[in-house]
Amino acid sequence: MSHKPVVLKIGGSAITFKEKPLTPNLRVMKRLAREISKARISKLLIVHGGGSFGHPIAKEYAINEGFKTKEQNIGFCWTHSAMVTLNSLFVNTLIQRDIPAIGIAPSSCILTKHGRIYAFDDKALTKFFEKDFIPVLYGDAVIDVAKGFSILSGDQLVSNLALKFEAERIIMGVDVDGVYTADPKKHSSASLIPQLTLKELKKMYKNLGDAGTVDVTGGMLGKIKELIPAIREGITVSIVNATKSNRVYKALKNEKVVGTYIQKG
Ligand code: IP8
Repeated sequence: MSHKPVVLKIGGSAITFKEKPLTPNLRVMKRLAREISKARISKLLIVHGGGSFGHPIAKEYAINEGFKTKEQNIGFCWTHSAMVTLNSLFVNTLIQRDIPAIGIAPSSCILTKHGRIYAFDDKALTKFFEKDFIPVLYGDAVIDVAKGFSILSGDQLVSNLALKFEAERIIMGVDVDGVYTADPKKHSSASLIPQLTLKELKKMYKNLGDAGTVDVTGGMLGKIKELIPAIREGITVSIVNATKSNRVYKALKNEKVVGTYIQKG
């Protein structure tokens, strides 16, 4: 069995009710804590997204557009504060299952430049990890050395952590079954793609062509784009539905599971 770490991302849409501001999905959180505990992965890093905690406030104050007016500062604080609340809810749920989870705030150790990770003081994080704690990071509002501040997505963080800690695998727990041929929420004919290589993935981006930023597979390709640097280094990615029982558990155990499996080639 490999002793290389696993990076698990839990999408904000799985652990919050996306349409209801600041509303956690405690039932899903508790089930995921059970699954993570049962899987007994010794070297694990967890990242979660913002869902209805971070996103609405970040949008209201245009945090991702960078500093324009002083009034945004309070919005930056509210965004971070909402993420701290979500993080502690999730971390507490994990600790209740005897998982040594430690919340780590990206805004305290990461700077971005034009939205990309630029400086990462990972000394405390690395020590926690070496001592068998399970760090739980999240998408956050962070200081950006070029535009004042920015939103760092959990997905960018996942790729960075997987490379930094030489992970074996990334597991993306989302609110759909995996990558589809088209947006499954809009097209009933959309079918799930069980396996993809980096080459096939790149072809999908190319075919999107003039569709530009409109992501026909329902936002999923944008997410995966962040993971390409990790995939290129041989780290595999499993995209599974975290809102369905045992999908994350099976992925953690490296068992066959409904989802999309992406590897270099
Ligand atoms: O949900 C963004 O993280 P994501 C977090 O992983 C905030 O994109 C603060 C909006």
